[in-house]
Amino acid sequence: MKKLSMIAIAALAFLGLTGTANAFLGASTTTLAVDDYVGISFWLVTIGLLAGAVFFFIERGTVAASWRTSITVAGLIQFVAFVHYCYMRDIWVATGDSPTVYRYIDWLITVPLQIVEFYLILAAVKKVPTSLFWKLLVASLVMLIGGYLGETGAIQPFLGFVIGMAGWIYILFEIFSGEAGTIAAKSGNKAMTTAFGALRVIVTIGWAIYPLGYVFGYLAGGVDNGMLNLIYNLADFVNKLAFGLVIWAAAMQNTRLSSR
Ligand SMILES: *C/C=C(C)/C=C/C=C(C)/C=C/C1=C(C)CCCC1(C)C
Repeated sequence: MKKLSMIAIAALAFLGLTGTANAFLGASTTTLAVDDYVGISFWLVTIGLLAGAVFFFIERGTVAASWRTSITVAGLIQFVAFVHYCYMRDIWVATGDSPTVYRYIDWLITVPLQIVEFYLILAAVKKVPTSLFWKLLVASLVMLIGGYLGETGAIQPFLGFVIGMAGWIYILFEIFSGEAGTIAAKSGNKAMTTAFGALRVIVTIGWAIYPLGYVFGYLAGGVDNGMLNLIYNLADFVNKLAFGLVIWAAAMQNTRLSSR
């Protein structure tokens, strides 16, 4: 197990270094401008995600066995997003365009992984019907497909927004009053109830930053690429890292209690 995590860390460090080297090699054409605040935010999030991935992969070994898969998934979320941010950052710095395709490919992988997390932290302490997982997954796909069609102009931006909102509101319903909410409330496991409560806050308040980005980017008259990407980057930083840390904290708390 020790060996595995050493290999994972070495691979991550290597990727981080080559990414940095590439950035320097490409420096003659794509130097980040000192006043390109959106570009700077792309850089900050990229590095934060790499640090997050390393952290969760190392910490995986220190939590109780039933929480390990959750921590692994948290690390994967950071890592998948890190790779996409390397590309998104370059596209932004070089062209000033929104890296829409890469962003949505990233979301298409990381949002379902976060839904898996919900399911996993419930399943770590209680038996949970798989239908719950599928409902949340389908709702998140509706949310993302609506947003993608609207952002790429395949359908009216406002229509895409309405479809995206419908998917998100359904997820909120499920985790507050639907099956997932009921299971969490009845579980009787304190660390899990705390984690689930915090995840709810993230999906309600943290995820609400995304539709705000969409509104300022597309619905407030004309297209504002800078606002759109700045808000989306902030949202990714908050949601991916905070989301992982919440699960990690619950896992640590649970591990300490069970080793007493
Ligand atoms: C790591 C990436 C995450 C957590 C991405 C989350 C994305 C959303 C919650 C997007 C939501 C949207 C709406 C609720 C309506 C407008 C379209 C979207 C896709 C921006």
